[in-house]
Amino acid sequence: GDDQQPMTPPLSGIVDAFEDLARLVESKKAGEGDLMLATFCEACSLVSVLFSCLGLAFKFAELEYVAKVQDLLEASKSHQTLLHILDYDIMNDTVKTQGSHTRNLRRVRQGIDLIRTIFENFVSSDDNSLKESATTAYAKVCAPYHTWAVRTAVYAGMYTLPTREQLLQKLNETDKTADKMMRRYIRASAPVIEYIDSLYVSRKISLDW
Ligand code: 1PZ
Repeated sequence: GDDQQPMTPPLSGIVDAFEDLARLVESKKAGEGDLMLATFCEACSLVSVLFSCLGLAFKFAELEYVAKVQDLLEASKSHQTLLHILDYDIMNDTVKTQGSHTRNLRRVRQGIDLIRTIFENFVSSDDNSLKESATTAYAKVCAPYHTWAVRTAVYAGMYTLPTREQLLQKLNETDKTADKMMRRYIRASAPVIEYIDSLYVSRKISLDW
Protein backbone atom coordinates (compact mmCIF):
# COMPACT_ATOMS: atom_id res chain seq x y z
CA GLY A 1 0.00 0.00 0.00
CA ASP A 2 1.10 3.57 -0.59
CA ASP A 3 0.83 4.36 3.15
CA GLN A 4 3.94 2.30 3.81
CA GLN A 5 6.29 4.20 1.56
CA PRO A 6 8.37 7.12 2.84
CA MET A 7 6.29 10.20 2.20
CA THR A 8 7.55 12.59 -0.43
CA PRO A 9 4.90 15.25 -0.96
CA PRO A 10 3.32 14.03 -4.22
CA LEU A 11 2.39 17.53 -5.38
CA SER A 12 6.01 18.62 -5.60
CA GLY A 13 6.82 15.91 -8.15
CA ILE A 14 3.87 16.90 -10.31
CA VAL A 15 4.69 20.60 -10.04
CA ASP A 16 8.37 20.11 -10.90
CA ALA A 17 7.47 18.02 -13.94
CA PHE A 18 4.95 20.56 -15.24
CA GLU A 19 7.36 23.43 -14.68
CA ASP A 20 9.86 21.52 -16.82
CA LEU A 21 7.19 21.04 -19.51
CA ALA A 22 6.24 24.72 -19.35
CA ARG A 23 9.87 25.72 -19.87
CA LEU A 24 10.14 23.39 -22.89
CA VAL A 25 6.92 24.68 -24.40
CA GLU A 26 7.81 28.32 -23.83
CA SER A 27 11.26 27.91 -25.34
CA LYS A 28 9.74 26.88 -28.64
CA LYS A 29 8.44 29.09 -31.37
CA ALA A 30 4.67 28.89 -31.65
CA GLY A 31 3.48 26.24 -34.08
CA GLU A 32 6.69 24.28 -34.26
CA GLY A 33 5.12 21.49 -32.27
CA ASP A 34 8.10 19.52 -31.18
CA LEU A 35 7.37 18.65 -27.57
CA MET A 36 8.43 15.03 -27.14
CA LEU A 37 5.52 12.69 -26.49
CA ALA A 38 7.52 10.58 -24.00
CA THR A 39 8.46 13.64 -21.93
CA PHE A 40 4.85 14.76 -21.86
CA CYS A 41 3.66 11.28 -20.81
CA GLU A 42 6.14 11.10 -17.93
CA ALA A 43 4.74 14.29 -16.43
CA CYS A 44 1.15 13.16 -16.99
CA SER A 45 1.73 9.81 -15.34
CA LEU A 46 2.77 11.54 -12.09
CA VAL A 47 -0.75 12.95 -11.81
CA SER A 48 -1.95 9.41 -11.02
CA VAL A 49 -0.81 9.78 -7.40
CA LEU A 50 -3.64 12.27 -6.82
CA PHE A 51 -6.12 9.47 -7.39
CA SER A 52 -4.84 7.70 -4.29
CA CYS A 53 -6.31 10.59 -2.28
CA LEU A 54 -9.76 9.90 -3.66
CA GLY A 55 -12.10 7.09 -2.77
CA LEU A 56 -13.22 4.02 -4.65
CA ALA A 57 -15.85 6.09 -6.48
CA PHE A 58 -13.09 7.53 -8.65
CA LYS A 59 -11.39 4.23 -9.39
CA PHE A 60 -12.96 4.22 -12.87
CA ALA A 61 -11.62 7.72 -13.49
CA GLU A 62 -8.15 6.55 -12.51
CA LEU A 63 -8.34 3.51 -14.79
CA GLU A 64 -9.58 5.73 -17.65
CA TYR A 65 -6.84 8.31 -17.15
CA VAL A 66 -4.03 5.79 -16.69
CA ALA A 67 -5.13 3.81 -19.77
CA LYS A 68 -5.04 6.93 -21.91
CA VAL A 69 -1.62 8.02 -20.71
CA GLN A 70 -0.44 4.45 -21.25
CA ASP A 71 -1.74 4.50 -24.83
CA LEU A 72 0.18 7.72 -25.48
CA LEU A 73 3.32 6.27 -23.91
CA GLU A 74 3.04 3.25 -26.21
CA ALA A 75 2.50 5.61 -29.14
CA SER A 76 5.70 7.46 -28.24
CA LYS A 77 7.67 4.42 -29.42
CA SER A 78 6.64 5.19 -32.99
CA HIS A 79 5.67 8.88 -32.81
CA GLN A 80 8.28 11.24 -31.39
CA THR A 81 6.21 14.34 -30.78
CA LEU A 82 2.67 15.37 -29.90
CA LEU A 83 2.20 16.86 -33.35
CA HIS A 84 3.18 13.57 -34.96
CA ILE A 85 0.20 11.74 -33.46
CA LEU A 86 -2.16 14.42 -34.74
CA ASP A 87 -0.74 14.11 -38.23
CA TYR A 88 -0.91 10.32 -38.00
CA ASP A 89 -4.62 10.39 -37.07
CA ILE A 90 -5.38 13.06 -39.68
CA MET A 91 -3.81 10.81 -42.30
CA ASN A 92 -5.90 7.84 -41.10
CA ASP A 93 -9.06 9.87 -40.57
CA THR A 94 -9.17 8.80 -36.89
CA VAL A 95 -8.80 12.16 -35.14
CA LYS A 96 -12.01 11.78 -33.12
CA THR A 97 -12.29 8.00 -33.22
CA GLN A 98 -12.64 6.48 -29.76
CA GLY A 99 -9.29 5.17 -28.60
CA SER A 100 -7.24 7.12 -31.13
CA HIS A 101 -4.08 8.81 -29.86
CA THR A 102 -5.35 12.26 -30.83
CA ARG A 103 -8.58 11.65 -28.91
CA ASN A 104 -6.71 10.24 -25.92
CA LEU A 105 -4.41 13.27 -25.91
CA ARG A 106 -7.49 15.48 -25.91
CA ARG A 107 -8.84 13.57 -22.85
CA VAL A 108 -5.54 13.73 -20.97
CA ARG A 109 -5.35 17.45 -21.72
CA GLN A 110 -8.84 17.80 -20.22
CA GLY A 111 -7.64 15.94 -17.11
CA ILE A 112 -4.72 18.32 -16.67
CA ASP A 113 -7.09 21.26 -17.12
CA LEU A 114 -9.55 19.76 -14.64
CA ILE A 115 -6.89 19.61 -11.94
CA ARG A 116 -5.81 23.14 -12.79
CA THR A 117 -9.38 24.40 -12.43
CA ILE A 118 -9.92 22.46 -9.19
CA PHE A 119 -6.75 24.02 -7.78
CA GLU A 120 -7.86 27.48 -8.93
CA ASN A 121 -11.15 27.06 -7.09
CA PHE A 122 -9.36 25.56 -4.11
CA VAL A 123 -6.85 28.40 -3.58
CA SER A 124 -9.32 31.16 -4.27
CA SER A 125 -11.25 30.55 -1.04
CA ASP A 126 -10.32 29.27 2.41
CA ASP A 127 -13.63 27.64 3.20
CA ASN A 128 -14.24 26.22 -0.26
CA SER A 129 -14.68 22.46 0.14
CA LEU A 130 -12.96 20.03 -2.19
CA LYS A 131 -16.39 18.78 -3.24
CA GLU A 132 -17.43 22.26 -4.30
CA SER A 133 -14.12 23.03 -6.03
CA ALA A 134 -14.20 19.74 -7.90
CA THR A 135 -17.88 19.91 -8.85
CA THR A 136 -17.60 23.42 -10.29
CA ALA A 137 -14.40 22.54 -12.14
CA TYR A 138 -15.81 19.32 -13.55
CA ALA A 139 -18.99 21.04 -14.73
CA LYS A 140 -16.90 23.58 -16.61
CA VAL A 141 -14.00 21.54 -18.01
CA CYS A 142 -15.20 17.97 -18.58
CA ALA A 143 -18.94 17.53 -18.17
CA PRO A 144 -19.85 19.10 -21.54
CA TYR A 145 -17.86 16.35 -23.27
CA HIS A 146 -18.88 13.37 -21.13
CA THR A 147 -21.87 11.10 -21.53
CA TRP A 148 -24.85 11.37 -19.21
CA ALA A 149 -23.89 8.11 -17.47
CA VAL A 150 -20.35 9.30 -16.76
CA ARG A 151 -21.55 12.72 -15.56
CA THR A 152 -24.02 11.10 -13.20
CA ALA A 153 -21.39 8.79 -11.75
CA VAL A 154 -18.94 11.67 -11.30
CA TYR A 155 -21.47 13.94 -9.58
CA ALA A 156 -22.47 11.07 -7.26
CA GLY A 157 -18.81 10.40 -6.54
CA MET A 158 -18.28 14.01 -5.47
CA TYR A 159 -20.16 13.24 -2.24
CA THR A 160 -17.45 10.73 -1.33
CA LEU A 161 -14.50 13.13 -1.75
CA PRO A 162 -12.34 13.78 1.30
CA THR A 163 -12.64 17.10 3.10
CA ARG A 164 -10.16 19.87 2.47
CA GLU A 165 -8.26 18.94 5.66
CA GLN A 166 -8.19 15.23 4.81
CA LEU A 167 -6.90 15.98 1.31
CA LEU A 168 -4.09 18.21 2.58
CA GLN A 169 -3.11 15.54 5.09
CA LYS A 170 -3.05 12.83 2.42
CA LEU A 171 -0.93 15.11 0.24
CA ASN A 172 1.39 15.73 3.20
CA GLU A 173 0.85 19.47 2.83
CA THR A 174 -0.23 22.28 5.11
CA ASP A 175 -2.64 24.98 3.98
CA LYS A 176 0.32 27.20 3.26
CA THR A 177 2.50 24.70 1.37
CA ALA A 178 -0.48 23.36 -0.60
CA ASP A 179 -1.43 26.88 -1.61
CA LYS A 180 2.07 27.48 -2.95
CA MET A 181 2.21 24.14 -4.80
CA MET A 182 -1.22 24.59 -6.34
CA ARG A 183 -0.37 28.11 -7.53
CA ARG A 184 2.80 26.76 -9.14
CA TYR A 185 0.82 24.01 -10.89
CA ILE A 186 -1.80 26.53 -12.07
CA ARG A 187 0.94 28.69 -13.55
CA ALA A 188 2.95 25.83 -15.12
CA SER A 189 0.05 23.88 -16.61
CA ALA A 190 -1.44 26.90 -18.42
CA PRO A 191 1.18 27.16 -21.19
CA VAL A 192 1.18 23.37 -21.59
CA ILE A 193 -2.60 23.30 -22.08
CA GLU A 194 -2.41 26.27 -24.44
CA TYR A 195 0.34 24.58 -26.38
CA ILE A 196 -1.68 21.37 -26.86
CA ASP A 197 -4.68 23.41 -28.01
CA SER A 198 -2.48 25.33 -30.44
CA LEU A 199 -1.46 22.04 -32.07
CA TYR A 200 -5.10 21.12 -32.71
CA VAL A 201 -5.87 24.61 -33.98
CA SER A 202 -2.83 24.50 -36.28
CA ARG A 203 -4.35 21.39 -37.88
CA LYS A 204 -7.83 22.95 -37.99
CA ILE A 205 -9.22 20.51 -35.41
CA SER A 206 -11.94 22.06 -33.26
CA LEU A 207 -11.66 22.14 -29.46
CA ASP A 208 -15.31 21.49 -28.64
CA TRP A 209 -15.20 17.73 -28.01
C1 1PZ B 1 -7.84 16.18 -5.88
C2 1PZ B 1 -8.77 16.36 -6.95
C3 1PZ B 1 -10.13 15.70 -6.84
C4 1PZ B 1 -10.79 15.59 -8.15
C5 1PZ B 1 -12.02 14.83 -8.29
C6 1PZ B 1 -12.67 14.95 -9.64
C7 1PZ B 1 -12.47 13.80 -10.53
C8 1PZ B 1 -13.31 13.88 -11.78
C9 1PZ B 1 -13.13 12.67 -12.60
C10 1PZ B 1 -13.67 12.69 -13.99
C11 1PZ B 1 -13.88 11.29 -14.44
C12 1PZ B 1 -14.17 11.03 -15.88
C13 1PZ B 1 -14.19 9.57 -16.12
C14 1PZ B 1 -14.49 9.05 -17.45
C15 1PZ B 1 -14.47 9.75 -18.55
C16 1PZ B 1 -14.71 9.12 -19.86
O1 1PZ B 1 -16.00 9.37 -20.32
C17 1PZ B 1 -13.73 9.63 -20.87
C18 1PZ B 1 -13.93 8.73 -22.08
O2 1PZ B 1 -13.21 9.16 -23.13
P1 1PZ B 1 -13.35 8.39 -24.54
O3 1PZ B 1 -12.80 6.99 -24.36
O4 1PZ B 1 -14.79 8.39 -24.93
O5 1PZ B 1 -12.51 9.19 -25.48
N1 1PZ B 1 -12.36 9.55 -20.37
C19 1PZ B 1 -11.61 10.59 -20.07
O6 1PZ B 1 -12.01 11.71 -20.19
C20 1PZ B 1 -10.21 10.30 -19.61
C21 1PZ B 1 -9.95 10.39 -18.17
C22 1PZ B 1 -10.36 11.64 -17.47
C23 1PZ B 1 -10.00 11.66 -16.03
C24 1PZ B 1 -9.45 12.95 -15.62
C25 1PZ B 1 -9.14 12.98 -14.20
C26 1PZ B 1 -8.11 13.95 -13.88
C27 1PZ B 1 -7.53 13.80 -12.53
C28 1PZ B 1 -8.40 14.10 -11.38
C29 1PZ B 1 -7.63 14.26 -10.12
C30 1PZ B 1 -7.27 13.04 -9.44
